[in-house]
Amino acid sequence: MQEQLKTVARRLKSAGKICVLTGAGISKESGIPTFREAQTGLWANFDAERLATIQGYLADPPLVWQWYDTRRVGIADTQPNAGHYALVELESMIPSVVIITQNIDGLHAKAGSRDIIELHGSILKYRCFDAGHPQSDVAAGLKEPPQCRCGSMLRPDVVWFGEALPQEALERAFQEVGSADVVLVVGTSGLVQPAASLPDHGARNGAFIVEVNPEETPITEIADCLLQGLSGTVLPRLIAEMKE
Ligand code: BV8
Repeated sequence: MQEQLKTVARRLKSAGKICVLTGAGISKESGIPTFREAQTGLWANFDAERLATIQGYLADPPLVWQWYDTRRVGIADTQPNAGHYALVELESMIPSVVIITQNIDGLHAKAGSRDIIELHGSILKYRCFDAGHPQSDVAAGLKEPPQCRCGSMLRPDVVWFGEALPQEALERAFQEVGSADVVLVVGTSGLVQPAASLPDHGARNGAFIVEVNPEETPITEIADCLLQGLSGTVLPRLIAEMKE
């Protein structure tokens, strides 16, 4: 690992632009279960990919509302971890660092990252189902979706399976990755599209691809280097190596 860290540190130090694609794994050491683990306890017998859909919501608004409310309450007092903070420090060392996250937990912003693209929205925000009116101050513990002032029921402002990602965010993500010198891929299983196609797009445009994950994923085969380990350990070691 030490030799790999030196190689990656050298690449990062000479980079003009770095994109960092993050997934649920970077927030795991903050105590937020990864997406597939999130189905524990009360939710163990529900399929996330069924709950996180328009159909799932319309079939049972109270159930899906409570699932998101439970997750939001669980996220509310979590803090960024050393991995998030290492990325903030990277921003002070490199001319351009763009964080492209699949996470909806808001921890990159909480850590102080400045240029963040949220591909899948934010669990901290709501909008109404029919007109998309934004709504932020929603009480916790409600048993069913409250109504918007326009009469439509509220929904979490996240991207559900089967829904298009926010056009501007997706276009910018591909554009940034397509012109990056290095793409760090941190804590994602590389299964959810179209986010999972970003590293390959970067590779096709000449970017050096570095994966940070304790396990191999479909991204590993197109990565130039897999730093196998926890992001809360690997990313700070990378920053330390860059200061050598
Ligand atoms: C869309 C918000 C089309 C909700 C989420 C091909 C092309 C296009 C679409 C598809 C396609 N094939 C299939 C699809 C459909 C679908 C899809 O990708 N399905 C998958 C399951 C096959 N995609 C969609 O539906 C997308 N929409 O394409 O629409 C369209 C176009 C036009 C018009 C209409 C429609 C929408 C996808 C977004 C879904 N919403 N989240 C919510 O959270 O409730 S995605 C959700 O899953 C999370 O946001 C998260 O991003 C994702 C899970 O992925 P990961 O983040 O990778 O997390 P995971 O748990 O899987 O992995 C964690 C990793 O961390 C692991 O590798 C682990 O080893 C590692 N790890 C653990 N600990 C650590 C660590 N790493 C580092 N350090 C550690 N300590």
